[in-house]
Formats: sequence, C-alpha cells, structure tokens
Amino acid sequence: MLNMGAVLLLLIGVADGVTTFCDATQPHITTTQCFGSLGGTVEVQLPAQISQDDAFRLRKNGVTILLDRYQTNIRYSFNVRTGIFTIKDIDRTDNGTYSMEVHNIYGTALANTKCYLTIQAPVSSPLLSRECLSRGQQRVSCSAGGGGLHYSWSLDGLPLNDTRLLSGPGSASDVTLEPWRTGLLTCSVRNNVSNAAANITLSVCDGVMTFCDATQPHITTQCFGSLGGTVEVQLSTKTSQNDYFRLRKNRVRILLDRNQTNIQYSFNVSTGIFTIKDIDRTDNGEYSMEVHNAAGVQVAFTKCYLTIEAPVSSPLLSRECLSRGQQRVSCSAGGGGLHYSWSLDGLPLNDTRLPSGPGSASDVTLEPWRTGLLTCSVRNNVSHAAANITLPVCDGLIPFIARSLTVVVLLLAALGVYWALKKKKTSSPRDIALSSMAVDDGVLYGNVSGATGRAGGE
Ligand SMILES: *[C@@H]1O[C@H](CO)[C@@H](O)[C@H](O)[C@H]1NC(C)=O
Ligand SMILES: *[C@@H]1O[C@H](CO)[C@@H](O)[C@H](O)[C@H]1NC(C)=O
Ligand SMILES: *[C@@H]1O[C@H](CO)[C@@H](O)[C@H](O)[C@H]1NC(C)=O
Ligand SMILES: *[C@@H]1O[C@H](CO)[C@@H](O)[C@H](O)[C@H]1NC(C)=O
Ligand SMILES: *[C@@H]1O[C@H](CO)[C@@H](O)[C@H](O)[C@H]1NC(C)=O
Ligand SMILES: *[C@@H]1O[C@H](CO)[C@@H](O)[C@H](O)[C@H]1NC(C)=O
Ligand SMILES: *[C@@H]1O[C@H](CO)[C@@H](O)[C@H](O)[C@H]1NC(C)=O
Ligand SMILES: *[C@@H]1O[C@H](CO)[C@@H](O)[C@H](O)[C@H]1NC(C)=O
Ligand SMILES: CC(=O)N[C@H]1CO[C@H](CO)[C@@H](O)[C@@H]1O
Repeated sequence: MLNMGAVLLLLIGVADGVTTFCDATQPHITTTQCFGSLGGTVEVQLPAQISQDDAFRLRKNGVTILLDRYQTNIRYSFNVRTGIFTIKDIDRTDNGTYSMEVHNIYGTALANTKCYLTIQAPVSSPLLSRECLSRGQQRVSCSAGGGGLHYSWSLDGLPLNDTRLLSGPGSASDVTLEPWRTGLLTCSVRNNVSNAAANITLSVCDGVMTFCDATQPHITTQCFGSLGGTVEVQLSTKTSQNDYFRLRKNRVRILLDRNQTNIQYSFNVSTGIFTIKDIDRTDNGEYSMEVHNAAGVQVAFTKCYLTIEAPVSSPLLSRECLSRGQQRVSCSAGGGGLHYSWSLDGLPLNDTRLPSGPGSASDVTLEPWRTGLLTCSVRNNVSHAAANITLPVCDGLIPFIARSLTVVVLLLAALGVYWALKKKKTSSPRDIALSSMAVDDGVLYGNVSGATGRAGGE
C-alpha cells in the first residue's frame, strides 16, 4: 500500500513541474526572499552544520510545522544531512515567513534563519498574434499566463531595443514595428519561478484588397474597406473618353476630369473603377460620382458609403480542461465586427452538439468525449482567417483522483504507525508529539483539498 502511495506521489511530481531553489544561508540578510511556483516544489537551503544531537524547530508564520525527529509530513520535509527544507505541491496559502531555530543539547541557540516565500503562477507558453496597421506598420502582441511577468523581444536573435521600435518600450507585451521589418520575432516571458518563449515569422504587411459594385442607380451601396488595405469601387461602366466626371467625398470634390490620380485616390476611366489605397479610419464616408457627356447632360450618378474595418488577424486558440472532463476552447482574433463559427473534423459544430452557448460564440464548451480537429473560423466584411486545434481527452480527472488517493493512503499509513506505537507504550512523551502532529495533519488535510480543488479546475 505504501508502494502505491509512493508511485502516486511520483506521478503527481511528474505532472506538476517547476522546482525552485533558494539559498537562505547568506550572511547579513535577516529575511531572504524566496519564490515558489504554484503547484510545484521549493527547496530552501538552511544552515547545514546541524549535528545529530542538535534540536531544531521549523516555523511558518510563528506556528511550528516540523520539530526534531519528525522531519517529514505530507508536504514539508527537512533533510538534516543537507540542510534542505522542501515544500511540495505549493498552493497560494504557502506564502509567508518560514524560520528555523537550531539549539545544541545544552539549549544554546546555534542558528536562527528566516525566509519569506512568495508564490507565483509559472509562465504558460506565450501566444503571439500579428496585425497589420495602416501604412504597412505591424503590431505583434504576446500573451502568457502567470504572475509578475516580464517581457522581452528579439528579431533574428538580436534584442529588439527601444531604438528599433516605433512605439513603446521593448519590455511591453506588444510592439509596433516599421513596415520593412521582416524575420523571426521572439517573445520571451519570465517571472521569478519560470520562463517561456514563442516565435513568429514577420512578413511585409501589404494589406487586404476589397471590391464593391456600386453601379446600381438611386441607392447608396454599402462598401467595406480594410484598414491598411485597398478598396476598389466599381462606380460606372458608362464613361467614354469624352465624358466629364466629378468624384466627391462627403460632398467635397476629390477627383475631377483629367486629373484622375493623387497620392491615395485614382479613377480608371476605361474600367470605371475608383481605387483608394492605404486606407485609414478617416476614409469612411459617402463617396459619389457624377458623369456628364460632352453636351453637359448627366449620364450617370452613383453613390456608396464606405465603412472601414480592421482585417481579421490569425486567430489564437486556447484549450482549458474544466471539472468532469469537459473542455472549453476559446478563439481570439483581432479585427472589427467579428463573426465566429466552429467545426469539428470538418463538420459544423452546431448548437445540438454543444453543451453550452451558441456555436457562433468566441468560445465553446464541449462534452468530455469529444476528440478530433477543431477549427475556429473568423470573418468580418473585409477578410477571414481560421485556426485548428487538436482535442485530446481531458485528463484533468486523473490528478484529482490520484491526490485524493494519496491523502487516504498517507492517512492510513499514519494511523498504522500510530497504532503500532500505542501498542508498544501506552504513555510516553512521543504520544504528545504525535497527537500534536495529528492536529497539524488536520490543517494539512485542508491545504491538500485546496490543492486538489485547484487541479480539478485546471
Ligand atoms: C499571502 O498572500 C496574500 C495575498 O496573495 C496576502 O493577503 C497574505 O497576507 C499573505 N500572507 C502572508 C503570511 O504573508
Ligand atoms: C540596440 O540594438 C542594436 C542591434 O541589435 C545595437 O547595435 C544597439 O547598440 C542597441 N542599443 C541599445 C541602446 O541597447
Ligand atoms: C525560436 O526560434 C529559435 C531560432 O530558430 C529556436 O532556437 C527556438 O527553439 C525557437 N523557440 C520556440 C519556442 O519555438
Ligand atoms: C491635380 O490635382 C492636384 C491636387 O490634387 C494638383 O496639385 C495638380 O496641379 C492637378 N493637376 C492637374 C494637371 O490639374
Ligand atoms: C485601367 O484599367 C485597364 C484594364 O485593367 C488597364 O489596362 C489600364 O492600365 C488602367 N489605367 C490606369 C491609368 O491605371
Ligand atoms: C448539426 O450538425 C449535424 C452533423 O454535423 C447535422 O446532422 C445536423 O443536421 C445539424 N443540425 C442543425 C440544426 O444544423
Ligand atoms: C457585413 O455587413 C452587413 C451590413 O451591411 C452586416 O449585416 C453583416 O453582419 C456583416 N457581416 C459580417 C460577417 O460582419
Ligand atoms: C486546418 O486543418 C484542415 C484539415 O487538416 C486544413 O485543410 C487547414 O488548412 C488547416 N487550417 C489551418 C489554419 O491550419
Ligand atoms: C523577472 C522578475 O519578476 N523578477 C523579479 C524577481 O523578484 C525581485 C524581488 O526579489 C524583483 O525585483 C524582480 O523584478
């Protein structure tokens, strides 16, 4: 049974990850700052010159947690030989001041060491998204989970420092780059317990081209242009080389007769197509064109209203296991007026196959047994983009069961030891120590259930 407990502890250790180390023996520092990773293990180096005859007492926020010969309980352990104090399965309540007093057999204090433990969530893999702005500029955003995050960027291995950036400091979670920057951009994220990085390839932003047919008379056609892109509006097919035309934006003349091109606007007389390049937010509005023949008779009058939307950026998918093995997948994309749709293995994920929410939401919750290739498609009136994610079975339930079993196994083992000792001697000072340890175990049991609750939510 103890073997089974050890195997389960091993499994949990493998599942849970980050181990941090802290040296609390440095002289002249009264309280050393240590960091522990949520769900991980911290090892604190305390004075190692303890002999077998010395007595020690470890306290957390003034309360004794380990004493003399009782050097191990479910989560705390102290190795007398190495002087390393270990806390496993860290949760948010483990923050606080830890201290250790060492006395020799005459009761003389030999050492008193203190450290303050701060708990941080480890850094999750960063997600990168890239967006084209007007004039070919591009913005890249980096998002990661975890506490106290610090960002840094590099392009083709060289640090992207402030002199190479158009906006903001190089330590922000998003950067804006000049139009001509290309290469491999890396976002590195770190905190005091872990670090992670992600890459994205930068190419030139050349914008999205949209087309709109505004040749219908008597109505104002709704047209859409993409921020940073180009729009072509079919205004008339009736112009001949001898006609005169007049193009207006919000009633102000922008192009006239033979002067058919300026920096942003152009009109091709032979095709009747009006083009706006390098669109920015101020380009929205009503455009109209009047065509007169050589005799001054109006032969055409068309109108359109141009709405500007930011194009859809590559969607980012993130997956989260909920309790009971359900899973939630979120899709996030940049852009204006976004419309989402989902499919699983190529078949639309409609409302009858979803436990919650409509299939047009930006996140969906799926039954535990759903597996396959999930696709999130995002579109607006100027562009569209999609992303895939492979759904495995949520194993969130396994650590939950494993931890509950471990607690049961260890409590049974403790009970076994207790009964064995009670049989030997009915009254001894050890019994007092053990009963106080049993009280401690009660407190620890609370901590461990807190940890399992968290695992279930992950
Ligand atoms: C532990 O952290 C919480 C906030 O996360 C804080 O309110 C609490 O005072 C801290 N406990 C100790 C003993 O420092
Ligand atoms: C910025 O980076 C460039 C090349 O990566 C380097 O030559 C320059 O010295 C750096 N400037 C600062 C202020 O770090
Ligand atoms: C990013 O690219 C560099 C250079 O190709 C590579 O060494 C590194 O492993 C990549 N990092 C990630 C997270 O993909
Ligand atoms: C065309 O219009 C621009 C202003 O938009 C003006 O500066 C230029 O002189 C005009 N050219 C001709 C040939 O009319
Ligand atoms: C107008 O469009 C035609 C057909 O696409 C093209 O051949 C011509 O070069 C264009 N004219 C101008 C001034 O762009
Ligand atoms: C939902 O999708 C399934 C298979 O993909 C299809 O058989 C069913 O008709 C769809 N239902 C609705 C209401 O669209
Ligand atoms: C496109 O624009 C129309 C209004 O003209 C709107 O009703 C529709 O929802 C838009 N479509 C998308 C995908 O945003
Ligand atoms: C998603 O997967 C499908 C099927 O394998 C593939 O055709 C499509 O190109 C993929 N899309 C993306 C954005 O990776
Ligand atoms: C990267 C990071 O978050 N570093 C922090 C580690 O902790 C010290 C305080 O001990 C902070 O000053 C750092 O910013």
